[in-house]
Amino acid sequence: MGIKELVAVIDRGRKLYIQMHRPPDPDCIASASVLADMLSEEGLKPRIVYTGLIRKPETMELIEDLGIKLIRLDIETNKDLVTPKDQIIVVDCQKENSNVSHLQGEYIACIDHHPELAEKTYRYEDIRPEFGACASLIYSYAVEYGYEISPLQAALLIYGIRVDTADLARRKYMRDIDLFCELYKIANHDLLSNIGKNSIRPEDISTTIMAYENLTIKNNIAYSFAGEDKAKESLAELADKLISLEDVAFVVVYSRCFNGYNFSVRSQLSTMHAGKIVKYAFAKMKGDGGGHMSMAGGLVPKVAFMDLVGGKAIMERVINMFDDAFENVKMDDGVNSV
Ligand SMILES: [Mn+2]
Repeated sequence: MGIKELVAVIDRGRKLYIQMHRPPDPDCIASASVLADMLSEEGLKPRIVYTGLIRKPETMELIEDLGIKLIRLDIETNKDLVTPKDQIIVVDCQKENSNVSHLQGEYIACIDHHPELAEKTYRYEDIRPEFGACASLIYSYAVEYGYEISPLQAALLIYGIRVDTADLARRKYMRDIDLFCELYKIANHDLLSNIGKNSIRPEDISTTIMAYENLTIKNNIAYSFAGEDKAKESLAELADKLISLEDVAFVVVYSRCFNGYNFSVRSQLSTMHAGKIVKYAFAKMKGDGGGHMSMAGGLVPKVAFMDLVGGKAIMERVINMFDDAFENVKMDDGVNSV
């Protein structure tokens, strides 16, 4: 596995795109951008594409500051950009993910750190869930390839790792921690200390207040309704905050959107695999969701709550949904869980 092996499956006569998930997060952007730079060394001209709206001001600022060129496909002028003749590499996601827009081109390669979703269909595939961030995996490519990471690229990769691993807060991120230390020696520290200064949106404050007001804790599990139409990133950040509450080992945060309820879920226990629990609970409600052992999310359609009036009744149904899943989802011993 490495740049040379990846390049070997690329047809130089056809256009090449690197696709990110929707909306792209810092880990995805860092991974795609550094991968594109390395492929350029090989004389290739990959273009980075995505769909969805990047809402976080700090992410937008970083893209601008570093001059990263990204092409948004779900706007009128670009909607037919990728054609069936073109080649696509997906990073930080897999083409079967619900947050990956299906493009016309041929999916030739995948580099990801999420659990493998489907049978191998790429010409080149490197899926390693043992990495907390795709940025760490991409950095290991640079090391193997002998590619010199610039101070700005290092800062960008560090940012990706920090966001995806909640600041390396868990033991299982040992591999990421080692690579992080290497990157830290190279990184532009002015850029690093600037990232995050612009990270709180006014919307986040009202979301946080609402979430704490609507917090219910039952059997070490925190449930919270964060209000209407919250960005997925805000829900995820909130779930990360609530999991640090004393005596809380599992967190369920949700927000109402136009077609249902978005959920963000966190677990600290290998005996409560967030991804498996969400998958089971949401399938029963005709929704869709899943994820890792410690982080998961998904959507439950409106109809699942249509017969109820008021936030209390909805919260009760959410709690019942999860109680049922806790009882019925079979867990392995957790040793090999991701
Ligand atoms: Mn990632």
